[in-house]
Amino acid sequence: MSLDLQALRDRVQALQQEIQESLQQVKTLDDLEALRIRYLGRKGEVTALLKSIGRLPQEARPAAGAEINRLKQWIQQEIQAARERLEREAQERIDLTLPGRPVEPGRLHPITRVFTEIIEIFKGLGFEVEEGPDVEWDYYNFEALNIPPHHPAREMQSTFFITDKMLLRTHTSPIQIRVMERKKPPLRFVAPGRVYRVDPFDPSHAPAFHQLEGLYVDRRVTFAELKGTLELFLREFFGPDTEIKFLPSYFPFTEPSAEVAIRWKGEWLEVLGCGMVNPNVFRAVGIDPEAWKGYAFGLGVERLAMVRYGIPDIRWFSENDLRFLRGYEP
Ligand code: 2U9
Repeated sequence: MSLDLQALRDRVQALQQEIQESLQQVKTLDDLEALRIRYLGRKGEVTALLKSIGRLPQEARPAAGAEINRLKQWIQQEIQAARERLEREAQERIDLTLPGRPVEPGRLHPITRVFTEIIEIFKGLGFEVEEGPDVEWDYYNFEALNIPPHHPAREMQSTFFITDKMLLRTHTSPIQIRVMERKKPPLRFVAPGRVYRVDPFDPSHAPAFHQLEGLYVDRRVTFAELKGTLELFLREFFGPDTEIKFLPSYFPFTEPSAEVAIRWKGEWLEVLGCGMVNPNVFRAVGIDPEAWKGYAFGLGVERLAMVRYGIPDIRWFSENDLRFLRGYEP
């Protein structure tokens, strides 16, 4: 069967069209290889076309050869381009079968841990837990606690005032005032919370820290019970053999007052303050100081944690350095 050049050119044109469309359907490298074999393989369509040149008249053969070679080169280029595109896409595709990146579990802040531990000890001794606002009235923070307007403890520079009469509480004691206004004695609770003072931020001071105070009000409450309770707490927190001593002190809201020190690595360290509730405080909340007695105590949570763990700088608690935060697991 003889062929003319025009028919061959038509066939080349048709093949090019067909391949163009097939290339659009190609989704994988395997599809692409199948396409390559179909056209360029040993028994492929282009190969067959090349073989058909022999059936053309002699003078038409060079032009036909050139035509088919152009087609062949074009197919090879297209296949190479498609291969590169598929390989790039394969790299970019997310492999859903890969394991996920591990997410580190969260943990409680060391202050939260120590706070909880302290509160649990006092709960075990029959204390309830009461809270109050961080923004307080001057009355609850000072006045009702037997700290009159010109008392040195009121120094403007030591307190964050919001208005003349409102401030960030400088201790958690206003909680006890609020509870005594609301509830009748007997009362036994601890008051945990954050407190604020205009202090330099240095290794032993911070403008915000955490306190826990305790109050026990009943018909007959003695200093001996206060001593016994605090000794029990300190031996629970610092260890059963902890040596403890009480030193006379002064607070406007307690009388008599004491500071409590423990012997820690050979040194005496003050770790909390305490005393018998000053009768003026009971009068401020309408409790008869002849009929009721009370003891109170206060401690700094950072201070206790620093002593127990040997943490040298109070600023570490608020820097959020993971090396620190990870360092105090149970
Ligand atoms: C009421 C009556 C009495 C609370 C007390 C202390 C002694 C004390 C300090 C310890 C270190 C505060 O964190 S610190 O700076 N606190 O020494 N606090 S007695 O007495 C009260 C409180 C409320 C109604």
